[in-house]
Amino acid sequence: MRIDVKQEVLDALNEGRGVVALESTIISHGMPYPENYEMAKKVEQIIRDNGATPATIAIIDGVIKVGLEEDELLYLSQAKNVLKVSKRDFGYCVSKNLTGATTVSGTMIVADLVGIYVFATGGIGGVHREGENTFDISRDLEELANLNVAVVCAGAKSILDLGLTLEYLETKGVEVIGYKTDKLPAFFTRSSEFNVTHRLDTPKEIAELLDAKWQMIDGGVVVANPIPEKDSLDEKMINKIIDDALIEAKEKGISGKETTPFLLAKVKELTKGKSLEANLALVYNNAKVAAQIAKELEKVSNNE
Ligand code: PSU
Ligand code: MN
Repeated sequence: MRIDVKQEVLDALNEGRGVVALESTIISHGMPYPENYEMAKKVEQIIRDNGATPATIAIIDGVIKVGLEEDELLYLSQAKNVLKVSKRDFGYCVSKNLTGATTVSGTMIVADLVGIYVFATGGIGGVHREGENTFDISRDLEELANLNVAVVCAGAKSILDLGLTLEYLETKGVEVIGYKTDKLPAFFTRSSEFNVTHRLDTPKEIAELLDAKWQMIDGGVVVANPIPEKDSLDEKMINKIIDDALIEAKEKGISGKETTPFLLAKVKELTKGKSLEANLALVYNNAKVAAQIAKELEKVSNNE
């Protein structure tokens, strides 16, 4: 297999130290340059500052990389021809020696291959609004169903149907753990009308849940970590903007894998960049919590 694990990540894995996976679609398709590059570097630093090892995952010239160098992060931040890689795209991307950014789904697959159990991102994909008609349900939910990876996110954006996404996750046996919250966070805002499956208030309890679950059952866990209060956006404002973005996507006939990047860029434009600031803040917050969980998991698995 064409997979290249960076030495620092390999050492951490071999020594049973906490590693946090990071996705690359958020870099190449989720945010504009240069903020995406700054984010990619800072998020790794936050994970280090909290005692874990970061592993940003992508495919570079047909090689699956676990842990990227700065020049590779820069390339992914600027290049226009980067594929968005979820499960169905690996064979093509690798066999054609192409460069691809992994989605939550793609990143979970690679994390699982190398034995990384904790993953930090912004938001997961889910069931899109009107998904009951379009069948637009993110592959992310299937990997969450199958693979032993905990994904720390700020919930999901209300470009999705949050209610249907939760129902789908329930069917697939994926618990949504609210970190210090009873309500599902809605990415830009700290809560929604929906309840999480269970609430836990410390990284230690989350690590204990993961350890207990994985001794019995395979499958992912969503850790929903609300955006910090000071960075959250006004609910009415952001919901109106998301509605406008959805109308425009429909008018332009945007569909399939283009939908999420289109909506993210449109929301950024309509909020005059405020959504990007919020997005950055919540990613940093998720990186911190993910590193703390990875550290605790290290202790639990080593029976300390
Ligand atoms: N949601 C965000 N930001 C993102 C994504 C989702 O708020 O960058 C990205 C993630 O990589 C996620 C992917 O896995 O979009 C989902 O795409 P789709 O809806 O096409 O499955
Ligand atoms: Mn989709």
